[in-house]
Amino acid sequence: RAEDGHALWLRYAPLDEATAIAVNARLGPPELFGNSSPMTQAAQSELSRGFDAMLGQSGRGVILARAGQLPGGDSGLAEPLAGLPSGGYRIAQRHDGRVAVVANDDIGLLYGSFALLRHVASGANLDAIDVTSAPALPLRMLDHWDNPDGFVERGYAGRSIFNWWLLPDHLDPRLIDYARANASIGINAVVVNNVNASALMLTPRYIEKLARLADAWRPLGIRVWLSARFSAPRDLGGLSTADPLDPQVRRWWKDKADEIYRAIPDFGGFLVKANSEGQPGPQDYGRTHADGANMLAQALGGRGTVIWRAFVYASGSETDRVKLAYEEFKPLDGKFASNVILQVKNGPLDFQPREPFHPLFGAMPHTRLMLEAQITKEYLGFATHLAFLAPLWAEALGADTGHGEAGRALTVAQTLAQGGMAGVANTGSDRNWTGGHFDQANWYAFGRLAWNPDLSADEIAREWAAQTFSRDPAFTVPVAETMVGSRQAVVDYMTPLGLAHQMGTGHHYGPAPWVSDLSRPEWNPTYYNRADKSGIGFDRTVTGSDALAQYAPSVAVHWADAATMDEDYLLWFHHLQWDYQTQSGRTLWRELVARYDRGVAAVDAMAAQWADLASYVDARRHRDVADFLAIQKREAHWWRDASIAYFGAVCGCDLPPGTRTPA
Ligand code: GCW
Repeated sequence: RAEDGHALWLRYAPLDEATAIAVNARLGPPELFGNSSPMTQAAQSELSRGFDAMLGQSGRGVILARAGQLPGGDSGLAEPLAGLPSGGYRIAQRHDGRVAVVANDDIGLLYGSFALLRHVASGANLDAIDVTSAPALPLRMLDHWDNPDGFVERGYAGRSIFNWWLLPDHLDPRLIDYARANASIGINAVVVNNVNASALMLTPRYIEKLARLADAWRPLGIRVWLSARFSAPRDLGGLSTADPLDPQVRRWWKDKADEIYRAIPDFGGFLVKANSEGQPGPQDYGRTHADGANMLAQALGGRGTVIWRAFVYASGSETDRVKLAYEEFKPLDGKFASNVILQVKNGPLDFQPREPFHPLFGAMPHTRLMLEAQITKEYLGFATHLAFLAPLWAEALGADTGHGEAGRALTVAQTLAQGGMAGVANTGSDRNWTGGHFDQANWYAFGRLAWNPDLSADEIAREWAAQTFSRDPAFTVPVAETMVGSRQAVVDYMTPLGLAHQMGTGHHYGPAPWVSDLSRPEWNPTYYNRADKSGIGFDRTVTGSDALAQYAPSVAVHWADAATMDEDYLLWFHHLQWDYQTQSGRTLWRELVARYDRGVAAVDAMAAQWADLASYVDARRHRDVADFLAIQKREAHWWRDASIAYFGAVCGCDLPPGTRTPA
């Protein structure tokens, strides 16, 4: 039912009459040239589902053709497909005016079918359609932080969608809907378990369960992966060590890989969090991350890939935590096997509302890289606050790393060409999958950007809103505008001007800029704000931690000078006096207050706008969103009030005249 949000963006709401007639004119009896396969069947069944629902009648469909199997008169349709990567497709009209989806491979037919449905579901007709598209990045992956017991780490949408208890005998049909949703946006890989991994997932019982999932998802182009616990040879194998250079350990992993591939011939590989936040790893045995990754890579051989996470900050955090991953991994560039990918979070800290891009992007030219984004909003108000993340990811993907050749740009997205993007999933057992209805947009946007990092946040927001709620531009245009601005609103009311990690410690919800008593210094908000009587901010220039030096000189230069830089990163890189004059002419203190106020005002406006749009949305979903916005509104005020009360007390500064006093 549309009203509980379960259908996601695959609602296929009926078209208005004029569009339905125009679309119908371009369809005919569904047809497939060549043999059918489980994948083409999945494509055809989705096309009938979508068109039947949108047109209100059944039987009209689309021609699907593999490039080599087009009939003579239409063979030209395949020309733009030459040289496209797997999954690429073209949607165009045949000589008789009917629409065809053409691709080099079956996965391309599947993606093309979903793209065609998206096109129509977003409100466009088929009269002049001619779209050729292919994925920019080979791996487009969801990482679930789901534990085998059903608890989801940083999950805000109920329990895990994976019921390991009932698998392999029973497969919840929701897992097919989940795979359809993923396939519709091009996601082709899923890590089913938490990177804080339980070794249980590698036992024969669980491999059998995983095989059932793999079989169910294969027709939708999704491969399964596992997070592997590095100490598994000890935990499960009865060995006394997990040293990656120990022959018995190597044998154990090789045998384990063989066992998995017997059950799942297209198993993707292992994702590993090692020597980070208490997880076991090669450094427990005096070995490097490369030793650990390469050992697993050898066990998989040509069959699969190891994705090794760069999220480490084990030692030396007293100086500056954000420098540690670079210091650890940069020297290992070129030392990883060809089937290893290094997975780097978008920023050097930890999924903050805003961070500069991670300095490892562009700095490891001989290593395959994957960008890790967090779809679940651990530091952005969980599932409750409306924060559309496409602008955050687009900002990272589009950043010039400064490592291009001959002065040319090399964007973060370009450094991912041999790897891809992983998103920490925000799904759970809630009827609407993601807790908040607008959180569905983040799942959607993640997939769309992993397919094409050049898409604009606005474009993604509009197509999502049209498919999910209403195609009326009187709805989609203002809603998209609000969505695009929503992330900046969160930045403003939580951590303006480049502040970071000011959230309540442990749970990461709500303000706590005053907390300073945790045993690991780099977990304290005061470690990041460095606010005292004289000023605020983290000096990461040459006079401070010099984290700035980890960026290419052409990039670092933009952040080196507080007076000319983009002030969105001001206090990330600089410690400044409270009376420092910002670019607006206000003192730093007043600018800070103005930013908090701006964030609060933006949320107030979002809530008011949503109230005005009630007539476009079914009552149930409208109310759900309105309730969440009311919470966000209250909590934006809480963030502002608590933050300026604390910082004001530290600096001994008065509130600017006319400012509402914290409650
Ligand atoms: O963002 C932090 C989270 C941890 C998480 C860790 C990581 C899975 O607070 O819950 O652990 O990052 O990415 O490994």
